[in-house]
Amino acid sequence: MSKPEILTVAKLWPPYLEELQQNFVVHDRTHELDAAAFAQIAPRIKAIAGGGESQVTRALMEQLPALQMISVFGVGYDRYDVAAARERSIPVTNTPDVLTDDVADMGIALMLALSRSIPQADQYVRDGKWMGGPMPLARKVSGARLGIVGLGRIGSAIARRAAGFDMSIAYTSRNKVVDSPYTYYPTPAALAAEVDFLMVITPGGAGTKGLINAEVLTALGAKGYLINVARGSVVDESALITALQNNVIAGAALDVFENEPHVPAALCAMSNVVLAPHVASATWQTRRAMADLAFGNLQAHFAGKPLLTPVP
Ligand code: NAP
Ligand code: 8YV
Repeated sequence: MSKPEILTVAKLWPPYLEELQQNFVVHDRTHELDAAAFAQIAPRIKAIAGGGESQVTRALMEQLPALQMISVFGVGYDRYDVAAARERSIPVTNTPDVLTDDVADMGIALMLALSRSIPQADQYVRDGKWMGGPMPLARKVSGARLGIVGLGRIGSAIARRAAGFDMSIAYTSRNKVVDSPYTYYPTPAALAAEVDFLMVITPGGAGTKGLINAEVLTALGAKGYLINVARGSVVDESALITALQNNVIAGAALDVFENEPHVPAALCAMSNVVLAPHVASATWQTRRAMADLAFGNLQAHFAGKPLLTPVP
């Protein structure tokens, strides 16, 4: 039997791409790289494989009449037009749970790096400044107040870790979590006003666009820190830059940005900002588990078996 033809819509992790190439005829980003070749192969594409940040629009799907399923290498799928897929009964799968630990670890790591000035401390030693005296004092994390925007799988894992730092924990989400031991606030602004660290870990997309805006940052206040491991779109980036420039908040740690991989020069210039290139799930162990799950979903589909992790 001939191998199904699939289209990748991201520069995928090489071991995952190799596995796909062994089992499918892979057209690697042909829609972006070669319009003429894409026109030839489009009618034969049966599946799309992409990453969490990839974009799959209705217009792309309309060019793929034989499309049967979409497998996302990531838990977030906010740039996939799931409604358009659903209209054609095309299932979309993602990779929940397997990356939860890593993303929660990174959220805590960024919070510590920001508050304890770890990047600056490293630079201080390398630059030989230690000889001239001690670094400025930092901000204590243990026992501080943490606010989590989005108490889902990853938000809950962040809360469990923060409990180990004796932090008091509060959260906001659209729905109050039944039986949660943490204090609930109905809006991000109400939450921000009561915490020292505001950790953002919701999905991206239209429902959360600009959720963290100037009002929320003002509520967080001049001693408050923002950490974003969700999606760049959730934070109004220009409001954040203005807030940082005017000491409306104390600092920010960001793994995600509005226009990745482009990061505003204003953010790069500020010393009270810690930056990371969307690496919260980027460990060997987790990438392997994500690849197994993303591949497992494709395999299940083409074997006529139930999908492992279809999106709801
Ligand atoms: P999840 O279990 O679905 O949790 C999402 C949480 O966000 C839920 O508590 C949900 O609660 C809340 N939420 C949704 N819309 C909201 C809104 N408008 N206002 C406030 N809260 C809202 O998802 P997860 O597995 O924890 O993943 C969360 C997100 O993390 C992903 O979608 C992805 O964008 C991001 N992520 C980033 C990285 C990275 O590399 N930086 C890696 C993995 C994941 P309600 O429905 O009750 O509002
Ligand atoms: C990955 C992510 O960096 O899971 C997500 O939603 O954003 C990250 O885990 C991404 O999916 C890899 O493409």
